[in-house]
Amino acid sequence: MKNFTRRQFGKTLGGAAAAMMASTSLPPIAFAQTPSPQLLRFPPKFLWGCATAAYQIEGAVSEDGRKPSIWDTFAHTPGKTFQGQTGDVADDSYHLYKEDVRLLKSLGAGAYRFSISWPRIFPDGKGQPNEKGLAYYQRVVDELLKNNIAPFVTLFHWDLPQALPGGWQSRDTAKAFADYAGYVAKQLSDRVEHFFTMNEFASFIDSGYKSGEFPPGLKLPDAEVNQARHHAVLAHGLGVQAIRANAKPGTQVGLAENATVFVPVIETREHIDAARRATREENAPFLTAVMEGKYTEGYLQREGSNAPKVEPGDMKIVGSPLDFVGINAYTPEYVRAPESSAGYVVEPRQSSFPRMASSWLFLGPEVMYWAVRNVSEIWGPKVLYITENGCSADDVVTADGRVEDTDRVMYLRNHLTHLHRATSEGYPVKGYFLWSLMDNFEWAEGFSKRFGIHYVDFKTEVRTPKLSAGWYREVIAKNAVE
Ligand code: PNW
Repeated sequence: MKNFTRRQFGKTLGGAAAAMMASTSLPPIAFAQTPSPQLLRFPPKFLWGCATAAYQIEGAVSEDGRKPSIWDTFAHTPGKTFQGQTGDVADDSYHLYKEDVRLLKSLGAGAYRFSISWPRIFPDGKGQPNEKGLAYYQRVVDELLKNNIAPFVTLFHWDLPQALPGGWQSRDTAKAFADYAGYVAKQLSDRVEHFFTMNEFASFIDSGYKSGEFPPGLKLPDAEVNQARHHAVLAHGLGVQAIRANAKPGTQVGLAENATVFVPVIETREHIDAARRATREENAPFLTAVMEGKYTEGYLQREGSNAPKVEPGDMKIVGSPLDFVGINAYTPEYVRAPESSAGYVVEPRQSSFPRMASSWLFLGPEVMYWAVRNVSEIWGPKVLYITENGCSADDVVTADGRVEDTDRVMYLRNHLTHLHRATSEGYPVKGYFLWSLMDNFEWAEGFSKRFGIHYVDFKTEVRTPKLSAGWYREVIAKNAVE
Protein backbone atom coordinates (compact mmCIF):
# COMPACT_ATOMS: atom_id res chain seq x y z
CA MET A 1 0.00 0.00 0.00
CA LYS A 2 1.17 3.43 -0.93
CA ASN A 3 2.09 5.68 1.95
CA PHE A 4 0.21 8.98 2.00
CA THR A 5 1.17 11.85 4.19
CA ARG A 6 -1.74 13.33 6.12
CA ARG A 7 -1.78 16.30 3.80
CA GLN A 8 -1.85 14.24 0.63
CA PHE A 9 -4.59 12.04 2.01
CA GLY A 10 -6.72 15.05 2.70
CA LYS A 11 -6.09 16.48 -0.72
CA THR A 12 -6.93 13.28 -2.52
CA LEU A 13 -10.21 12.89 -0.69
CA GLY A 14 -11.06 16.51 -1.12
CA GLY A 15 -10.46 16.24 -4.80
CA ALA A 16 -12.61 13.13 -5.17
CA ALA A 17 -15.42 14.72 -3.21
CA ALA A 18 -15.28 17.87 -5.29
CA ALA A 19 -15.44 15.82 -8.48
CA MET A 20 -18.49 13.97 -7.26
CA MET A 21 -20.23 17.10 -6.12
CA ALA A 22 -20.01 18.30 -9.67
CA SER A 23 -22.20 15.46 -10.93
CA THR A 24 -24.52 14.63 -8.02
CA SER A 25 -25.13 16.44 -4.78
CA LEU A 26 -24.07 13.55 -2.51
CA PRO A 27 -21.08 11.18 -2.80
CA PRO A 28 -22.04 7.51 -3.36
CA ILE A 29 -20.80 6.62 0.08
CA ALA A 30 -23.48 8.86 1.60
CA PHE A 31 -26.20 7.16 -0.47
CA ALA A 32 -25.03 3.78 0.66
CA GLN A 33 -25.27 4.86 4.27
CA THR A 34 -28.68 6.53 4.09
CA PRO A 35 -31.16 4.00 5.45
CA SER A 36 -34.55 3.79 3.82
CA PRO A 37 -37.10 5.10 6.33
CA GLN A 38 -38.71 2.35 8.39
CA LEU A 39 -42.18 3.61 9.16
CA LEU A 40 -43.98 1.99 12.07
CA ARG A 41 -46.95 0.78 10.08
CA PHE A 42 -50.30 0.02 11.68
CA PRO A 43 -52.42 -2.91 10.52
CA PRO A 44 -54.60 -2.37 7.45
CA LYS A 45 -58.00 -0.84 8.35
CA PHE A 46 -56.72 0.47 11.67
CA LEU A 47 -59.28 3.11 12.68
CA TRP A 48 -58.05 6.64 13.31
CA GLY A 49 -60.44 9.01 15.01
CA CYS A 50 -60.97 11.90 17.40
CA ALA A 51 -63.12 12.15 20.50
CA THR A 52 -65.28 14.81 22.18
CA ALA A 53 -68.16 14.90 24.68
CA ALA A 54 -71.52 16.70 24.60
CA TYR A 55 -71.27 19.12 27.51
CA GLN A 56 -67.69 19.98 26.59
CA ILE A 57 -68.50 21.14 23.05
CA GLU A 58 -72.20 21.67 22.34
CA GLY A 59 -73.35 24.78 24.20
CA ALA A 60 -77.02 25.56 23.42
CA VAL A 61 -77.93 24.35 26.89
CA SER A 62 -81.55 25.44 26.83
CA GLU A 63 -82.27 25.02 23.16
CA ASP A 64 -84.87 22.70 21.65
CA GLY A 65 -86.17 21.46 24.98
CA ARG A 66 -82.94 20.50 26.73
CA LYS A 67 -83.09 20.83 30.51
CA PRO A 68 -80.15 21.10 32.92
CA SER A 69 -77.73 18.33 33.73
CA ILE A 70 -75.85 18.18 37.01
CA TRP A 71 -72.92 19.80 35.17
CA ASP A 72 -75.00 22.90 34.34
CA THR A 73 -75.99 23.26 37.98
CA PHE A 74 -72.45 22.69 39.23
CA ALA A 75 -70.76 25.04 36.75
CA HIS A 76 -73.24 27.76 37.70
CA THR A 77 -72.46 27.31 41.41
CA PRO A 78 -69.83 29.88 42.45
CA GLY A 79 -66.38 28.45 43.17
CA LYS A 80 -66.83 25.11 41.44
CA THR A 81 -65.09 25.69 38.10
CA PHE A 82 -62.12 27.77 36.93
CA GLN A 83 -63.26 31.41 37.05
CA GLY A 84 -66.86 30.24 37.20
CA GLN A 85 -66.75 29.13 33.57
CA THR A 86 -69.61 27.01 32.19
CA GLY A 87 -70.52 24.95 29.13
CA ASP A 88 -73.36 27.35 28.21
CA VAL A 89 -71.72 28.09 24.85
CA ALA A 90 -68.49 26.03 24.82
CA ASP A 91 -67.58 25.29 21.16
CA ASP A 92 -71.17 25.93 20.01
CA SER A 93 -71.05 22.60 18.22
CA TYR A 94 -74.82 22.44 18.47
CA HIS A 95 -74.76 24.94 15.62
CA LEU A 96 -71.29 24.40 14.16
CA TYR A 97 -71.28 20.58 13.90
CA LYS A 98 -70.94 20.69 10.12
CA GLU A 99 -67.73 22.61 10.50
CA ASP A 100 -66.49 20.05 13.03
CA VAL A 101 -67.19 17.25 10.58
CA ARG A 102 -65.19 19.22 8.00
CA LEU A 103 -62.24 19.29 10.40
CA LEU A 104 -62.47 15.52 10.80
CA LYS A 105 -62.71 15.11 7.05
CA SER A 106 -59.64 17.19 6.42
CA LEU A 107 -57.69 15.07 8.90
CA GLY A 108 -58.77 11.98 6.98
CA ALA A 109 -60.33 10.55 10.15
CA GLY A 110 -62.30 7.32 9.75
CA ALA A 111 -64.29 7.66 12.97
CA TYR A 112 -65.64 10.22 15.42
CA ARG A 113 -66.40 9.44 19.05
CA PHE A 114 -68.94 11.92 20.45
CA SER A 115 -71.46 11.71 23.25
CA ILE A 116 -75.19 12.19 23.49
CA SER A 117 -76.58 14.54 26.06
CA TRP A 118 -79.10 12.53 28.08
CA PRO A 119 -81.06 15.68 29.08
CA ARG A 120 -81.55 16.58 25.41
CA ILE A 121 -83.25 13.23 24.81
CA PHE A 122 -85.04 12.92 28.17
CA PRO A 123 -85.05 16.42 29.67
CA ASP A 124 -86.48 15.03 32.92
CA GLY A 125 -84.23 11.99 32.90
CA LYS A 126 -87.13 9.69 32.01
CA GLY A 127 -90.67 9.81 30.72
CA GLN A 128 -91.35 11.52 27.39
CA PRO A 129 -88.49 11.62 24.88
CA ASN A 130 -87.77 14.99 23.25
CA GLU A 131 -87.77 14.56 19.50
CA LYS A 132 -86.01 17.83 18.83
CA GLY A 133 -83.08 16.72 20.96
CA LEU A 134 -82.81 13.45 19.09
CA ALA A 135 -83.07 15.27 15.76
CA TYR A 136 -79.81 17.08 16.48
CA TYR A 137 -77.93 13.78 16.76
CA GLN A 138 -79.67 12.53 13.62
CA ARG A 139 -78.19 15.53 11.83
CA VAL A 140 -74.72 14.87 13.25
CA VAL A 141 -74.86 11.21 12.22
CA ASP A 142 -76.09 12.14 8.73
CA GLU A 143 -73.26 14.59 8.27
CA LEU A 144 -70.67 12.05 9.43
CA LEU A 145 -71.96 9.28 7.18
CA LYS A 146 -72.09 11.63 4.22
CA ASN A 147 -68.36 12.13 4.78
CA ASN A 148 -67.56 8.44 5.34
CA ILE A 149 -66.79 8.91 9.02
CA ALA A 150 -68.07 6.20 11.34
CA PRO A 151 -70.02 7.53 14.34
CA PHE A 152 -69.01 5.99 17.70
CA VAL A 153 -71.61 7.08 20.23
CA THR A 154 -71.05 7.45 23.98
CA LEU A 155 -74.35 7.38 25.84
CA PHE A 156 -73.14 8.77 29.14
CA HIS A 157 -70.27 11.22 29.40
CA TRP A 158 -71.17 12.67 32.82
CA ASP A 159 -74.09 15.02 32.02
CA LEU A 160 -76.70 13.34 34.21
CA PRO A 161 -80.16 14.94 34.05
CA GLN A 162 -80.54 17.17 37.11
CA ALA A 163 -84.14 16.01 37.45
CA LEU A 164 -83.23 12.47 38.55
CA PRO A 165 -83.56 12.38 42.32
CA GLY A 166 -80.46 11.20 44.16
CA GLY A 167 -78.31 10.91 41.03
CA TRP A 168 -76.06 7.85 41.16
CA GLN A 169 -76.91 7.33 44.83
CA SER A 170 -80.23 6.00 43.62
CA ARG A 171 -80.64 2.55 42.13
CA ASP A 172 -83.49 3.96 40.03
CA THR A 173 -80.94 5.96 38.03
CA ALA A 174 -79.52 2.68 36.67
CA LYS A 175 -82.97 1.74 35.39
CA ALA A 176 -83.51 5.22 33.91
CA PHE A 177 -80.17 4.95 32.10
CA ALA A 178 -81.14 1.62 30.56
CA ASP A 179 -84.42 3.09 29.27
CA TYR A 180 -82.56 6.04 27.76
CA ALA A 181 -79.87 3.78 26.23
CA GLY A 182 -82.46 1.43 24.74
CA TYR A 183 -84.41 4.32 23.25
CA VAL A 184 -81.35 5.90 21.60
CA ALA A 185 -80.14 2.53 20.31
CA LYS A 186 -83.54 1.93 18.73
CA GLN A 187 -83.52 5.33 17.04
CA LEU A 188 -79.92 5.40 15.83
CA SER A 189 -78.68 1.83 15.36
CA ASP A 190 -79.80 1.74 11.75
CA ARG A 191 -76.84 4.02 11.09
CA VAL A 192 -74.66 3.85 14.21
CA GLU A 193 -72.82 0.58 14.64
CA HIS A 194 -70.84 1.28 17.83
CA PHE A 195 -72.18 2.35 21.22
CA PHE A 196 -70.37 3.00 24.48
CA THR A 197 -72.51 2.84 27.60
CA MET A 198 -70.35 4.84 30.00
CA ASN A 199 -67.32 7.05 29.99
CA GLU A 200 -64.96 6.65 32.96
CA PHE A 201 -66.75 5.37 36.04
CA ALA A 202 -64.17 6.78 38.45
CA SER A 203 -64.46 10.27 37.00
CA PHE A 204 -68.19 10.63 37.53
CA ILE A 205 -68.48 8.55 40.71
CA ASP A 206 -65.28 9.04 42.71
CA SER A 207 -64.81 12.67 41.63
CA GLY A 208 -68.51 13.40 42.15
CA TYR A 209 -69.31 11.50 45.34
CA LYS A 210 -65.94 11.00 47.08
CA SER A 211 -63.61 13.96 46.38
CA GLY A 212 -66.43 16.33 45.40
CA GLU A 213 -64.44 17.99 42.58
CA PHE A 214 -67.18 17.16 40.08
CA PRO A 215 -70.96 17.30 40.47
CA PRO A 216 -72.85 16.67 42.59
CA GLY A 217 -69.84 17.78 44.66
CA LEU A 218 -70.30 15.34 47.55
CA LYS A 219 -67.78 13.83 49.93
CA LEU A 220 -69.59 10.71 51.06
CA PRO A 221 -68.39 8.00 53.42
CA ASP A 222 -66.93 4.87 51.80
CA ALA A 223 -70.05 2.70 52.07
CA GLU A 224 -72.09 5.25 50.14
CA VAL A 225 -69.37 5.76 47.55
CA ASN A 226 -69.24 2.01 46.97
CA GLN A 227 -73.00 1.91 46.61
CA ALA A 228 -72.95 4.69 43.99
CA ARG A 229 -70.18 2.79 42.18
CA HIS A 230 -72.34 -0.31 42.17
CA HIS A 231 -75.29 1.61 40.70
CA ALA A 232 -73.01 2.86 37.92
CA VAL A 233 -71.74 -0.58 36.89
CA LEU A 234 -75.28 -1.91 37.20
CA ALA A 235 -76.45 0.88 34.89
CA HIS A 236 -73.76 -0.12 32.42
CA GLY A 237 -74.93 -3.76 32.46
CA LEU A 238 -78.61 -2.85 32.17
CA GLY A 239 -77.62 -0.47 29.38
CA VAL A 240 -75.82 -3.24 27.46
CA GLN A 241 -78.93 -5.42 27.71
CA ALA A 242 -81.27 -2.60 26.69
CA ILE A 243 -79.10 -1.76 23.67
CA ARG A 244 -79.03 -5.40 22.57
CA ALA A 245 -82.80 -5.67 23.02
CA ASN A 246 -83.52 -2.54 20.95
CA ALA A 247 -80.71 -2.17 18.43
CA LYS A 248 -80.28 -3.62 14.99
CA PRO A 249 -78.59 -7.06 15.13
CA GLY A 250 -74.84 -6.74 14.83
CA THR A 251 -74.66 -3.50 16.83
CA GLN A 252 -71.38 -3.41 18.75
CA VAL A 253 -71.56 -2.54 22.45
CA GLY A 254 -68.78 -1.65 24.86
CA LEU A 255 -67.64 1.06 27.24
CA ALA A 256 -64.88 3.67 27.51
CA GLU A 257 -63.12 3.22 30.81
CA ASN A 258 -60.11 4.98 32.28
CA ALA A 259 -58.84 1.88 34.01
CA THR A 260 -55.67 2.55 35.94
CA VAL A 261 -52.87 1.24 33.74
CA PHE A 262 -49.87 -0.41 35.38
CA VAL A 263 -46.43 -0.49 33.79
CA PRO A 264 -43.91 -2.99 35.17
CA VAL A 265 -40.82 -1.12 36.42
CA ILE A 266 -38.60 -3.53 34.49
CA GLU A 267 -39.85 -5.93 31.85
CA THR A 268 -39.19 -9.15 33.71
CA ARG A 269 -41.64 -11.93 34.48
CA GLU A 270 -42.08 -11.00 38.13
CA HIS A 271 -42.84 -7.32 37.49
CA ILE A 272 -45.07 -8.14 34.52
CA ASP A 273 -47.08 -10.48 36.75
CA ALA A 274 -47.25 -7.77 39.41
CA ALA A 275 -48.67 -5.34 36.83
CA ARG A 276 -51.37 -7.87 35.99
CA ARG A 277 -52.32 -8.38 39.63
CA ALA A 278 -52.43 -4.62 40.20
CA THR A 279 -54.63 -4.15 37.13
CA ARG A 280 -57.27 -6.58 38.44
CA GLU A 281 -57.21 -5.39 42.05
CA GLU A 282 -56.93 -1.63 41.60
CA ASN A 283 -59.76 -1.63 39.04
CA ALA A 284 -61.91 -4.00 41.09
CA PRO A 285 -65.02 -1.80 41.52
CA PHE A 286 -65.23 -0.97 37.82
CA LEU A 287 -63.47 -2.68 34.91
CA THR A 288 -62.77 -5.92 36.77
CA ALA A 289 -66.40 -6.14 37.91
CA VAL A 290 -67.63 -5.49 34.37
CA MET A 291 -65.25 -8.02 32.78
CA GLU A 292 -65.70 -10.77 35.40
CA GLY A 293 -69.25 -10.22 36.67
CA LYS A 294 -68.01 -10.24 40.25
CA TYR A 295 -66.19 -8.14 42.80
CA THR A 296 -62.74 -9.51 43.67
CA GLU A 297 -62.14 -11.12 47.07
CA GLY A 298 -59.51 -8.47 47.71
CA TYR A 299 -61.95 -5.60 47.13
CA LEU A 300 -64.66 -7.15 49.30
CA GLN A 301 -62.14 -7.79 52.07
CA ARG A 302 -60.63 -4.33 51.91
CA GLU A 303 -64.06 -2.68 52.06
CA GLY A 304 -65.50 -5.03 54.67
CA SER A 305 -68.79 -3.67 55.96
CA ASN A 306 -68.51 -0.77 53.51
CA ALA A 307 -68.80 -3.12 50.51
CA PRO A 308 -71.75 -2.41 48.21
CA LYS A 309 -75.14 -4.02 48.81
CA VAL A 310 -75.70 -6.27 45.84
CA GLU A 311 -79.10 -7.71 44.94
CA PRO A 312 -79.45 -11.22 43.52
CA GLY A 313 -78.81 -11.21 39.79
CA ASP A 314 -76.96 -7.87 39.80
CA MET A 315 -73.50 -9.22 39.09
CA LYS A 316 -74.63 -11.24 36.09
CA ILE A 317 -76.07 -8.01 34.65
CA VAL A 318 -72.88 -6.08 35.47
CA GLY A 319 -70.86 -8.72 33.64
CA SER A 320 -73.00 -8.76 30.48
CA PRO A 321 -70.73 -9.82 27.60
CA LEU A 322 -69.28 -6.97 25.54
CA ASP A 323 -68.24 -6.72 21.90
CA PHE A 324 -65.25 -4.52 22.66
CA VAL A 325 -63.45 -2.70 25.44
CA GLY A 326 -62.42 0.95 25.14
CA ILE A 327 -59.62 2.31 27.29
CA ASN A 328 -59.02 5.99 27.91
CA ALA A 329 -55.27 6.07 28.53
CA TYR A 330 -53.38 9.08 29.81
CA THR A 331 -51.10 8.50 32.79
CA PRO A 332 -49.70 5.16 33.97
CA GLU A 333 -48.66 3.93 37.39
CA TYR A 334 -45.38 2.04 37.75
CA VAL A 335 -45.50 -1.19 39.67
CA ARG A 336 -43.06 -3.77 40.95
CA ALA A 337 -43.19 -7.27 42.36
CA PRO A 338 -44.26 -8.41 45.51
CA GLU A 339 -43.01 -7.86 49.05
CA SER A 340 -46.63 -7.30 49.96
CA SER A 341 -49.55 -9.59 50.53
CA ALA A 342 -51.28 -7.99 47.53
CA GLY A 343 -48.46 -9.22 45.28
CA TYR A 344 -47.51 -5.80 43.92
CA VAL A 345 -46.22 -2.42 45.05
CA VAL A 346 -47.17 0.82 43.27
CA GLU A 347 -44.20 3.16 43.04
CA PRO A 348 -44.59 6.76 44.23
CA ARG A 349 -43.97 9.45 41.61
CA GLN A 350 -40.92 11.65 42.00
CA SER A 351 -41.34 15.42 42.03
CA SER A 352 -39.23 15.57 38.84
CA PHE A 353 -41.63 13.33 36.90
CA PRO A 354 -42.37 15.09 33.57
CA ARG A 355 -45.92 16.19 32.91
CA MET A 356 -48.06 18.18 30.50
CA ALA A 357 -50.21 21.25 31.29
CA SER A 358 -52.77 19.48 33.51
CA SER A 359 -51.34 18.83 36.97
CA TRP A 360 -52.36 15.15 36.79
CA LEU A 361 -51.09 14.45 33.29
CA PHE A 362 -47.74 12.76 33.87
CA LEU A 363 -45.97 11.48 30.79
CA GLY A 364 -45.59 7.75 30.38
CA PRO A 365 -46.06 6.73 26.75
CA GLU A 366 -45.74 3.04 27.70
CA VAL A 367 -49.28 3.50 29.03
CA MET A 368 -50.50 2.72 25.50
CA TYR A 369 -48.79 -0.64 25.24
CA TRP A 370 -49.57 -1.83 28.75
CA ALA A 371 -53.19 -0.70 28.65
CA VAL A 372 -53.69 -3.03 25.71
CA ARG A 373 -51.46 -5.86 26.92
CA ASN A 374 -52.70 -6.06 30.53
CA VAL A 375 -56.37 -5.98 29.55
CA SER A 376 -55.79 -8.49 26.74
CA GLU A 377 -53.86 -10.94 28.89
CA ILE A 378 -56.26 -10.80 31.82
CA TRP A 379 -59.64 -10.80 30.07
CA GLY A 380 -58.98 -11.51 26.40
CA PRO A 381 -61.56 -9.15 24.85
CA LYS A 382 -62.14 -9.77 21.15
CA VAL A 383 -61.53 -6.13 20.27
CA LEU A 384 -60.00 -3.14 22.04
CA TYR A 385 -59.96 0.53 21.19
CA ILE A 386 -58.00 3.37 22.70
CA THR A 387 -61.02 5.58 23.19
CA GLU A 388 -59.07 8.58 24.47
CA ASN A 389 -55.46 9.73 24.54
CA GLY A 390 -54.01 13.19 24.15
CA CYS A 391 -52.79 16.06 26.25
CA SER A 392 -53.21 19.59 27.46
CA ALA A 393 -50.48 22.01 26.41
CA ASP A 394 -49.83 25.71 26.98
CA ASP A 395 -50.57 26.64 23.39
CA VAL A 396 -49.27 29.96 22.08
CA VAL A 397 -50.79 31.69 19.08
CA THR A 398 -48.07 33.34 16.95
CA ALA A 399 -48.43 36.80 15.47
CA ASP A 400 -49.53 35.25 12.19
CA GLY A 401 -52.08 33.02 13.90
CA ARG A 402 -50.33 29.65 14.05
CA VAL A 403 -50.06 27.23 17.00
CA GLU A 404 -46.81 25.29 16.87
CA ASP A 405 -47.56 22.74 19.60
CA THR A 406 -44.35 20.76 19.31
CA ASP A 407 -44.84 19.45 22.86
CA ARG A 408 -48.19 17.88 21.93
CA VAL A 409 -46.65 16.38 18.78
CA MET A 410 -43.86 14.91 20.91
CA TYR A 411 -46.45 13.49 23.30
CA LEU A 412 -48.54 11.96 20.51
CA ARG A 413 -45.58 10.57 18.57
CA ASN A 414 -44.29 8.75 21.62
CA HIS A 415 -47.69 7.39 22.59
CA LEU A 416 -48.41 6.11 19.09
CA THR A 417 -44.99 4.47 18.94
CA HIS A 418 -45.89 2.43 22.00
CA LEU A 419 -49.36 1.69 20.62
CA HIS A 420 -47.66 0.43 17.49
CA ARG A 421 -45.74 -2.03 19.61
CA ALA A 422 -49.05 -3.47 20.83
CA THR A 423 -50.36 -3.92 17.28
CA SER A 424 -47.09 -5.42 16.08
CA GLU A 425 -47.25 -8.05 18.83
CA GLY A 426 -50.71 -9.03 17.64
CA TYR A 427 -52.95 -7.64 20.38
CA PRO A 428 -56.42 -6.92 18.97
CA VAL A 429 -56.41 -3.14 19.27
CA LYS A 430 -58.39 -1.86 16.29
CA GLY A 431 -58.45 1.91 16.63
CA TYR A 432 -57.32 5.09 18.33
CA PHE A 433 -59.37 8.17 19.25
CA LEU A 434 -57.37 11.28 19.93
CA TRP A 435 -58.65 13.52 22.73
CA SER A 436 -59.54 15.93 21.45
CA LEU A 437 -60.68 17.13 18.04
CA MET A 438 -60.63 20.69 19.39
CA ASP A 439 -60.14 22.71 22.56
CA ASN A 440 -63.23 22.55 24.74
CA PHE A 441 -64.73 22.93 28.21
CA GLU A 442 -62.29 20.95 30.35
CA TRP A 443 -64.75 20.36 33.22
CA ALA A 444 -63.71 21.93 36.52
CA GLU A 445 -60.74 23.52 34.74
CA GLY A 446 -63.04 25.40 32.39
CA PHE A 447 -61.31 26.70 29.26
CA SER A 448 -57.95 27.03 31.00
CA LYS A 449 -56.67 23.68 29.73
CA ARG A 450 -56.53 23.05 25.99
CA PHE A 451 -56.54 19.43 24.74
CA GLY A 452 -57.45 20.07 21.10
CA ILE A 453 -55.50 19.53 17.91
CA HIS A 454 -57.58 22.45 16.63
CA TYR A 455 -57.30 25.73 18.46
CA VAL A 456 -60.62 27.32 19.38
CA ASP A 457 -60.95 31.04 19.94
CA PHE A 458 -63.77 31.00 22.48
CA LYS A 459 -64.80 34.57 21.62
CA THR A 460 -65.32 33.96 17.91
CA GLU A 461 -65.61 30.13 17.86
CA VAL A 462 -63.08 30.08 15.03
CA ARG A 463 -61.24 26.75 14.84
CA THR A 464 -57.62 26.71 13.61
CA PRO A 465 -55.57 23.56 13.01
CA LYS A 466 -52.51 23.35 15.26
CA LEU A 467 -49.23 21.77 14.16
CA SER A 468 -50.49 18.56 15.82
CA ALA A 469 -53.46 18.44 13.43
CA GLY A 470 -51.08 18.50 10.46
CA TRP A 471 -48.98 15.83 12.12
CA TYR A 472 -51.99 13.60 12.82
CA ARG A 473 -53.13 14.01 9.20
CA GLU A 474 -49.78 12.55 8.09
CA VAL A 475 -50.10 9.63 10.50
CA ILE A 476 -53.57 8.85 9.17
CA ALA A 477 -52.51 9.23 5.52
CA LYS A 478 -49.56 6.87 5.98
CA ASN A 479 -51.30 4.62 8.53
CA ALA A 480 -47.95 4.80 10.23
CA VAL A 481 -45.91 6.80 12.68
CA GLU A 482 -42.32 7.80 12.02
C1 PNW B 1 -61.08 12.36 30.49
N1 PNW B 1 -57.20 11.89 35.65
O1 PNW B 1 -61.10 12.73 31.82
C2 PNW B 1 -62.49 12.64 30.01
O2 PNW B 1 -63.13 11.53 29.46
C3 PNW B 1 -62.59 13.82 29.12
O3 PNW B 1 -63.91 14.31 29.13
C4 PNW B 1 -61.59 14.87 29.54
O4 PNW B 1 -61.74 16.10 28.93
C5 PNW B 1 -60.21 14.29 29.25
O5 PNW B 1 -60.05 13.02 29.85
C6 PNW B 1 -59.06 15.19 29.69
O6 PNW B 1 -59.13 15.43 31.06
C7 PNW B 1 -60.08 12.49 32.71
O7 PNW B 1 -57.16 12.66 36.62
C8 PNW B 1 -60.02 13.32 33.82
O8 PNW B 1 -56.40 10.94 35.55
C9 PNW B 1 -59.07 13.10 34.79
C10 PNW B 1 -58.16 12.07 34.66
C11 PNW B 1 -58.21 11.25 33.53
C12 PNW B 1 -59.16 11.47 32.57
